[in-house]
Amino acid sequence: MSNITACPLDCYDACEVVFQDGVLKGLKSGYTNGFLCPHLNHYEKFLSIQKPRYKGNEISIEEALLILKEMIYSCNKNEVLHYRGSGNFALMQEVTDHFFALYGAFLTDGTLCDGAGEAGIIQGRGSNKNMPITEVEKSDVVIFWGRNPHTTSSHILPLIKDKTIIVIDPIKTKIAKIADVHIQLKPHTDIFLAMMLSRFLHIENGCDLDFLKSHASEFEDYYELTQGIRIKAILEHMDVSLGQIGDVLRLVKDKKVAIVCGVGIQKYSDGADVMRAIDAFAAMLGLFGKEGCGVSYLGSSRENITSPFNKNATRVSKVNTEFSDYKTVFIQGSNPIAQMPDSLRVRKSISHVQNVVYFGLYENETSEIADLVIPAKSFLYKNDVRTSYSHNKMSFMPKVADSDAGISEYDLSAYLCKEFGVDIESEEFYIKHFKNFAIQKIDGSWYVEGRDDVPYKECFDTKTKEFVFLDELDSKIDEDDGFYLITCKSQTSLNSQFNRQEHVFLNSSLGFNEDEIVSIVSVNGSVELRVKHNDNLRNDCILIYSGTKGVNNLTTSKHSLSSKSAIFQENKVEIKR
Ligand SMILES: Nc1nc2c(c(=O)[nH]1)N[C@H]1C(S)=C(S)[C@@H](COP(=O)(O)OP(=O)(O)OC[C@H]3O[C@@H](n4cnc5c(=O)[nH]c(N)nc54)[C@H](O)[C@@H]3O)O[C@H]1N2
Ligand SMILES: Nc1nc2c(c(=O)[nH]1)N[C@H]1C(S)=C(S)[C@@H](COP(=O)(O)OP(=O)(O)OC[C@H]3O[C@@H](n4cnc5c(=O)[nH]c(N)nc54)[C@H](O)[C@@H]3O)O[C@H]1N2
Ligand code: SF4
Ligand SMILES: [Mo]
Repeated sequence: MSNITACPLDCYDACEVVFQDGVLKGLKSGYTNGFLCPHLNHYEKFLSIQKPRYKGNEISIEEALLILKEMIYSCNKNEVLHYRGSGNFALMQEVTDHFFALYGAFLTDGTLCDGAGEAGIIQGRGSNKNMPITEVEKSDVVIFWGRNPHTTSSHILPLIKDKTIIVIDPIKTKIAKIADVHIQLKPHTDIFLAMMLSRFLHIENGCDLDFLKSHASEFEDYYELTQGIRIKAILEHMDVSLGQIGDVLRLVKDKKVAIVCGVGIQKYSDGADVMRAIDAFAAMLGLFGKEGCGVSYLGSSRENITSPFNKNATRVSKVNTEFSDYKTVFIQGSNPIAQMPDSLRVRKSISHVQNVVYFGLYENETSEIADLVIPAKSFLYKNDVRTSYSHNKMSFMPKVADSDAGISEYDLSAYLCKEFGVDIESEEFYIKHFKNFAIQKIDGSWYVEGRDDVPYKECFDTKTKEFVFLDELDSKIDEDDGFYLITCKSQTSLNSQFNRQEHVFLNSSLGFNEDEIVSIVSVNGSVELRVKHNDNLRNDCILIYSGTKGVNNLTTSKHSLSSKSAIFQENKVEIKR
């Protein structure tokens, strides 16, 4: 048995892991650099579900599979929904889609994650080809724009030593504290900041005219659009000074700049436009198609890989799914009651479902209400392959140990395919299919073939081959009607897996006491939480981490304007004693 595998979690870094004597360690070579994060360092301490359960009683895997079969058999095909999340990001997770799609059940589309930003990128560039994070090593300046690397992508840190760092984030994060410039702007004002940066860059003759003339020739029209912004009023609204804009421009001009964006900027209805305005600033600087330059967001981990699974199915959005339309709902790798927006709606809608099946590793709000709980095998005990949404490697994930508990996604799908007469290939066939998309490079590692280290070298992928700028500014200034809710990622949990946070964080100047219980209220609902002080926050923001129980009582299940993406920070909130 090989003892090298990869972390399966939904994370930029996709670390390579050595499993030795029951201990997980980071592979010394390459991007993983010999270290893992707290989730994997303590992975075995988080107790996973060992036995299947039906209506609260422990049963065997064989019994669980029979009940699952009966649950699917007992209703019409269009009364079955397969809802899959991203608890495990490896490629074999999709094998269940293959069964449910061919059987005739419903699948989901849309995203709880990065979809709004991705839509903006595609509108501007014609595709979402990411600057791989490894390329940042060659940059002079790194701008972290709505990204918190110490928490969500720590393997970038060794690559940015000695570089000029700019941070644009309403929270004074760890990286903000060591940055050369930190713009602690008001949330949801990034579109104005990005447009103003483009405008002043143009005024100061800092644009890359050679690049713009051949790859983004409508730039004068875009400059005109940026001139529509009322400077004084908008600076005041953003809580940014002209001096800070000057500081950023001075640091980036004529330098190799990487703009490293996270999901923080796009958890709003106009998230696509925000991302597109940041991309436009990158275009004005001529950052595309050059080494060490570009925009690094969340690319598609599936880029240049064709799925071997048949996934043609009717789909419903995973943001506002009406669960009550179905009799059997099969939930895999996800905790929708906690992680979908508008939890009160979700809980009510799921309560009308006759058969709720939870197929996962850990107990949570969703396993608690499920009629049938089927434990999955963790990544150590099954064969898989993974890619990243942030670098171009493909990591093989052979089974590195044995366990009697749980069942793999492949084995569960193979059982259902056999029972319902659906064709399925062997597990080896699929693993080999994925591996065929990789080529080995001189460093000995495998990379997804055809993914560029420097995308858009020749041209963009739009119809005109040029960058397409925003031609209208639809975003409005937010009204002054409550606190901004920041709901970002926590160091101790991976969304709702592992050690989940339990507090609401407030700036001490707001006058609430530590440990006091307050009620946080939005138009969608409320949640009671204990207060912890955090003076890295602005005093117009409150922070409740993703994974905190009840946080999504506050959020809306509306879609972003240009994609089926969740918008977790759209609602303002009140604090009540
Ligand atoms: N430890 C840990 N790592 C994770 C995860 C986890 O739960 N825990 N989750 C994984 C997943 S699913 C994802 S999608 C990635 C996401 O990783 P990141 O993209 O880093 O996501 P967030 O932590 O949501 O947000 C990043 C930053 O955006 C800031 N922000 C919030 N609102 C705004 C705004 O309006 N403007 C600006 N400029 N900044 C804003 C927040 O303060 C935060 O510092 O992380 C992955 N990695
Ligand atoms: N308020 C707020 N809400 C958010 C976010 C936010 O920032 N703020 N972030 C959103 C984002 S970016 C995302 S990506 C989503 C994530 O939301 P979800 O996809 O629901 O992710 P998790 O909460 O990590 O739950 C994953 C589940 O997968 C199961 N699991 C783990 N490994 C395996 C496996 O190998 N097989 C199977 N079958 N199951 C497994 C675990 O039991 C776990 O319960 O949450 C979204 N919700
Ligand atoms: S940093 Fe990300 S990929 Fe690496 S071990 Fe932690 S969760 Fe896994
Ligand atoms: Mo995500």
